[in-house]
Amino acid sequence: MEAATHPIVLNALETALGQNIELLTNKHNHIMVRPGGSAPVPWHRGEELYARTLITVLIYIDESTIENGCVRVVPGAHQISLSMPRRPKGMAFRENPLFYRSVPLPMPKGGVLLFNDALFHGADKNLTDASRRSMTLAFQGHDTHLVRKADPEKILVRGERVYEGHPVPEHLLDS
Ligand SMILES: O=C(O)CCC(=O)C(=O)O
Repeated sequence: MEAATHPIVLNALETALGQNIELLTNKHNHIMVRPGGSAPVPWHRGEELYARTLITVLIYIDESTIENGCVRVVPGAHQISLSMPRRPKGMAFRENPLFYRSVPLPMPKGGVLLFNDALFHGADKNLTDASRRSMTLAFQGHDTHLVRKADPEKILVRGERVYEGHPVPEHLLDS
């Protein structure tokens, strides 16, 4: 939680999600270990274009380089519908047309990378002998919820749950 609520992370998230931010416990929420020599992470987009904005945050425990298979993203892909499934299958990482549209994102140890999860992304083969570790977290803005109630799978990490869309306002229930 210390990493997930660090001001560097929350301040950056605020620019994309607004002031009321929730951490998702049922999406990502893991440590990723890419052992030396491990295969690529195939191309995927975590969310559909029409889904509520979900921001993936990667916090790097080790340096991430071209050689050890850093993440690559396809710029603008969170806004454009590419005619392929969310998780294209049956094509090697570097043979997929997405590879030629992508940019590598090397990161220093301790660096924090945020991206819209509707972006197509993947990671190349780790060509080194050493493991690469990172922490993967997912965040959404609370204001996009349909109801005001707290969701046990989401932890409010900044702001408040302000949306007043519930059909019976709470102050009427109290009287
Ligand atoms: O960190 C990586 O190597 C891949 C991360 C990824 O694909 C994801 O978070 O969905």
